[in-house]
Amino acid sequence: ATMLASAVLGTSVASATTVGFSQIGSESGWRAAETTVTKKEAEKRGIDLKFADAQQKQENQIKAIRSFIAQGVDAILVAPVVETGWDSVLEEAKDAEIPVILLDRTIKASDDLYLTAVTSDQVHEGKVAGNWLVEAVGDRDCNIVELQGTTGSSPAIARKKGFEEAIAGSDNLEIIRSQTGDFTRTKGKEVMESFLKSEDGGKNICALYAHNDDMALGAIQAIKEAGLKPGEDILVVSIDAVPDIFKALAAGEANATVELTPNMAGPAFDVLEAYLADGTEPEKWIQTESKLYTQADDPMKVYEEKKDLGY
Ligand code: GYE
Repeated sequence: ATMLASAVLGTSVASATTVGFSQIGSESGWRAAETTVTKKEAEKRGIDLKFADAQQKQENQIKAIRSFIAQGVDAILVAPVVETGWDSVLEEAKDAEIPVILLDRTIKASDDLYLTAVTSDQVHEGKVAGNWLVEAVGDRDCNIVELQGTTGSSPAIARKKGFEEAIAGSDNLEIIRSQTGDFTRTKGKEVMESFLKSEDGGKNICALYAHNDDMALGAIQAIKEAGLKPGEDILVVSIDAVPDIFKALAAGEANATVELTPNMAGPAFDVLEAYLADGTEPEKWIQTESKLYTQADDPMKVYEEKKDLGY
């Protein structure tokens, strides 16, 4: 379409790359930032980005991908809400010779159905969180409650696995309750309220592990409303490193978070540009960093710095 436009204008400008982006939704602060950064990265590179918000529904993502294929985009980015059920639509993209890049979550499918996946190591993130807690509690007995991410999503599955591996060697740590909070603040608060109720008003709970900061932030609210001190009476460890968790760290209401960058699109566009230019095949997995932050890491300074990162 852009080639046509430049022909009409009589210019010799090369046609802009058109990329479709099927985003999950905006369940968390991290994801909202990822959307902002992706749009910025596209604009910076002169990429025409077609954005579709799936409102958490895989069927909407599949529809969006089909529509991108019908429009003849040059490439497709997809943040896959769950791990399974992608084969047919990815075959369709493959048949149309449109490269697909997975952003921030992985899928269970043959890896010739996508060009690459740009994600953090989600098992590792869970381990980092678990190792932190093992250290923090020492010899004490510790009953843990867990808020899981979206059921069937790669971060929920992998972050659970990594955390369980980290605490497996310590008999004094035990997960006593585990339920999904769908990666949202509202659900995190709601489920934490039910954990608190069923565990002696929270007195039987030593720590909360949340698969993302938003659920932890909702839970912190619930812990306060139950008359307990989050960060002291109940330790709080989570993942993402969104600005608000740094405020909570500074206030002593959260204890640790594992950072992942919302800029998954930057590396994705880098390899895509090379692939479209001369067929350079990227690695199948482009891994972003995971970094632990605690109350000792000058949280308010990090909070300020986060503002330039799409938050
Ligand atoms: O951690 C969470 C989001 O897929 C890595 O999804 C992403 C996760 C992120 O909703 O906040």
